[in-house]
Amino acid sequence: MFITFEGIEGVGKTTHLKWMATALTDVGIPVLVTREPGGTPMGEEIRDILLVHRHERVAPLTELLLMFAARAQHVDTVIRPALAADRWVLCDRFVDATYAYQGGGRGVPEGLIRELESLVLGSFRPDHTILFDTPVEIGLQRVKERNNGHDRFEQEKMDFFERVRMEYLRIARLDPERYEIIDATKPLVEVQQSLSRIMTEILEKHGVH
Ligand code: T5A
Repeated sequence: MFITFEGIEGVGKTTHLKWMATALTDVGIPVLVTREPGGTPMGEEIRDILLVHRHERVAPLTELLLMFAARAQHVDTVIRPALAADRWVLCDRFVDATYAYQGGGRGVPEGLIRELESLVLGSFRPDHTILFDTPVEIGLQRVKERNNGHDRFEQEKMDFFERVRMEYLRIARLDPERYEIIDATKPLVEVQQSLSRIMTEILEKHGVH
């Protein structure tokens, strides 16, 4: 199983991904936890390039190509081998983030993203994607409270994140088979109950008891 966790900043993706990884490990499923951009030594270097503040303007196409460069390395050297070894892969963000941030946020044409997606991924897609949704103010407030500095994306204005959120919701509603949308404004324990229900459904669907 290849399961991806998506949403705007501060919705709790990382927190819930770790929780699910532990829950799966507890029932004897081998799990690989990874993230994008990143997940490989080279990908993590590209991540640093993407997230660091800089004085020069970053062209949307540069950002897009770097996301896909890191992804090509990640899929080829980490994700596919792990799946081939029967591990479940839980990934903090994947290609939907590109549609949401570079497409919705930066205004890169969807057709261009689709072309790169097809070049880099072929028909490879996550089996399930969990979209954590909160109003932008709540996500950004949580990031602020966590207080470990702001990366280049977190410096963006509210309307950027509003567009990102709307794009995520739009994509998710187009494919209810792959996406589950969780209301992440709820307290942690309630979000985890929703996640637990989804995990049980996935396990049942794939014959794991
Ligand atoms: N990006 C990425 C693109 O533009 N295109 C792409 O293709 C890809 C792959 C880095 C950036 O890269 C961009 C998007 C991003 O801007 P990142 O570091 O993975 O990506 O993303 P962030 O969203 O910045 O990660 P965060 O760590 O900020 O957010 P999380 O993981 O959603 O949130 P988390 O789990 O760290 O939680 C934040 C805080 O909220 C609390 C947690 O305890 C924590 O303190 N919290 C809750 N509190 C109360 N109630 C709840 N329900 C809570 N859930 C979490």
